[in-house]
Amino acid sequence: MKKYIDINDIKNIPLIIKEAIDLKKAPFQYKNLGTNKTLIMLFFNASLRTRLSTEKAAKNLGMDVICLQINNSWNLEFEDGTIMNLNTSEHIKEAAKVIAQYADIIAVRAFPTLIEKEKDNAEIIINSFSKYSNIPVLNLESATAHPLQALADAITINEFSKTRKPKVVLSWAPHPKALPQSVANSFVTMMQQLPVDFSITHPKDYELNSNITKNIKVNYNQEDALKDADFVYVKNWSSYDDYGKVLHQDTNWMITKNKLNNAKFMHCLPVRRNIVVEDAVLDSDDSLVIEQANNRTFAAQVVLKQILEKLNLKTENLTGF
Ligand code: AN0
Ligand code: CP
Repeated sequence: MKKYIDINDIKNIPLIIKEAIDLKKAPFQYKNLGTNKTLIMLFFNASLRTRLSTEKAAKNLGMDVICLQINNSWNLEFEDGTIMNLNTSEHIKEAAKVIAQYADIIAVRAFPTLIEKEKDNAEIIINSFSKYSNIPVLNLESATAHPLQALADAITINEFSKTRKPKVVLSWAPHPKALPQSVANSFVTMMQQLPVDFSITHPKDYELNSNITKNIKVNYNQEDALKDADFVYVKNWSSYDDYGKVLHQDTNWMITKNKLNNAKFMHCLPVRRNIVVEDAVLDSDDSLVIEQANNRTFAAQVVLKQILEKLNLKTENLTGF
């Protein structure tokens, strides 16, 4: 694998899930693969799981890790040809090239603005790091995607599935803050490529980007949509059409034990208790959230392993005098 910016960077999804589960059984089996290789992680936004699980994954492979919370630093400029007489102090062209001298892989978390839709959709931050650093880039949640989360979710569904074609429902839930569509987008993209019976439920006006949802069934009646589900994946996102807006906080959409019935509950975390989902669900055996977070390590590890293998191959093929 050359980079992991989007789910489409995975060649074979069933195979990568299997490889991740193998790594989970013996996490240190490739502890020399990353010797003398450095992962630099840049966080423009806060993180608990991504920050820790990705570092753990890299260390399981023997890598060195440097982490920078870049939002406390000066603002970077991403536009080409700007006269930089305002708030930005350094251009991505220099910054990415400099960081690439210290790193073998760059990982970036940069949430959307949720104001400028076109800019967010263009994925300017992560794509600029990729373009100007010229080394592999790992997406730690960008403006429109969270592919490491989706891979961890796919691993979790694979592990807990009792049928060959489980019914998986993505349900919107309320939240007081405007949140990105990234987690939902990547989950939808991942589910479209797995042998699952997949549908989405959300209130009207919370349609996701139709280029991502394509012909997936959307049911505006949550109760009806959740019937006979094996997995209910819950996530809030702000409106895509009325971009970045919290249109309403309909408390009826909160997930309860009653609505869940016998399904397993999934959420990427962090989750707001008794807003998104009631305590009785999170505190029950039907909640998979802790296992999902555990699988973040093995999702990151399998991706880093495949990137390192590609990098090592490149080094071996270098010819000289
Ligand atoms: C973020 C989001 O919804 O994208 C990160 C989730 C992994 N959520 C919050 O900031 C609460
Ligand atoms: N699920 C997830 O990405 O969590 P963090 O925001 O804590 O990294």
